Amino acid sequence: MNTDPNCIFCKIVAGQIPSKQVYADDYVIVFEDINPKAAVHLLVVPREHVVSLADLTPEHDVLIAHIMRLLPKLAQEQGLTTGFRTMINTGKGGGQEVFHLHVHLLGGDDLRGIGF
Ligand code: D5M
Repeated sequence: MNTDPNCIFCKIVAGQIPSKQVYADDYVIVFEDINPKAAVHLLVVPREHVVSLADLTPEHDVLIAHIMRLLPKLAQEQGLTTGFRTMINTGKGGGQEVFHLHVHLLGGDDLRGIGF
């Protein structure tokens, strides 16, 4: 599995940096965003180091399907009964700050009309 020793999310995956983890399986770990933009703000992070959405290959198809199916389950577990928001920032121009692919899962507030 590809990892980057200089990547902060790889360090969190490896347990070298603490996080408020809420879920983990063979594909991903999920932890609270350090700078939450909503009452619930989780990051779904592949264990494998993939830089961004633009770096996915067919080898990642199972991983991506897994993440998409996991997101509504996490939302349900977090009590986000009225809905939730998912967000992926890609590249500097897309607002990506951590260059290890991750999906933001936000909710718990009424996000209608709120852009990030
Ligand atoms: O979002 C990167 C997100 O990662 C941003 O919302 C802050 C969060 N972040 C950065 N470092 C940490 C640690 N150590 N724990 C938890 N959350 C963290 P982006 O989509 O790249 O702009």
